[in-house]
Amino acid sequence: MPIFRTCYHFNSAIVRKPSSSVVNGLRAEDRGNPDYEGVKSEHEAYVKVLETAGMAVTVLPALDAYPDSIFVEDPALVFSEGAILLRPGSASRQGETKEIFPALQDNFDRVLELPQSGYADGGDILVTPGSVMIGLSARTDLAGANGLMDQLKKLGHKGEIVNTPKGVLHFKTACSLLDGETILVTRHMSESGLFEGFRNMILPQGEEPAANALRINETVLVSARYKRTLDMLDQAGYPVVPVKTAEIEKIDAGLSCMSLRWFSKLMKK
Ligand code: CIR
Repeated sequence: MPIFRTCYHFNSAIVRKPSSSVVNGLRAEDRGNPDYEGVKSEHEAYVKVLETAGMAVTVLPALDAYPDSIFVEDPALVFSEGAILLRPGSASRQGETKEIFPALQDNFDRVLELPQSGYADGGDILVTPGSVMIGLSARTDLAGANGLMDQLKKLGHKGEIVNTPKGVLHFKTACSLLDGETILVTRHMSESGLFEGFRNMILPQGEEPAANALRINETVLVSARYKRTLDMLDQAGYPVVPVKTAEIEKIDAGLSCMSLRWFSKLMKK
């Protein structure tokens, strides 16, 4: 199977319901707590979009002890070939790794782990056709990134360590893969030259938070709040689905962070 299948052809996903403690989720800047009912309804709508896009979605129960545990992308990384347990860089999220472990065991023959030292958040990892890019950030350090490089090799993937611009939470806060050749990216990150081998679609000024879009099969999920980005992608021929993110954005979240996605060879879809 060609490696590009793993980039955005998916038939399986894991999500976790938000707990009422989600209102205490981490944030770089306080713009007020998100509304729990609002997060719940945004999450439910997100799950429906994943299902419509052709995925079988496993919904894990809410975890009161971990306000940010709705963001299942951060404690694990998954591929058709197996899963890797990560170690989130923020202290309040580190227990999420053991919580996601049973769901990975249920779904994957191979579940690898980072070595004992270092941190890596899934939000810092962008899977592209040529490499799995690991962005160093305030959450992902060099020890974690090096440990992840070794685990990726075991699954047959090539890692590449890069830098996340300063002040950006996660690498994928500022970019996402639109197709095998195209990255949706903030002007700032594009100017770093990181994506020279790709077509760079630059986000309209003022719409940088739309960078965390999510390509799934024939669909691109984009935050409904960013009309100029939606128009730009629509005009470029991408099958865009606007998704509400008004509440989850208050705790620095976008569209990739709420799911783990992979192509399961055991399923017929
Ligand atoms: C955090 O700061 O960890 C959460 N409030 C947001 C995590 C977003 N995760 C992601 O984009 N992968």
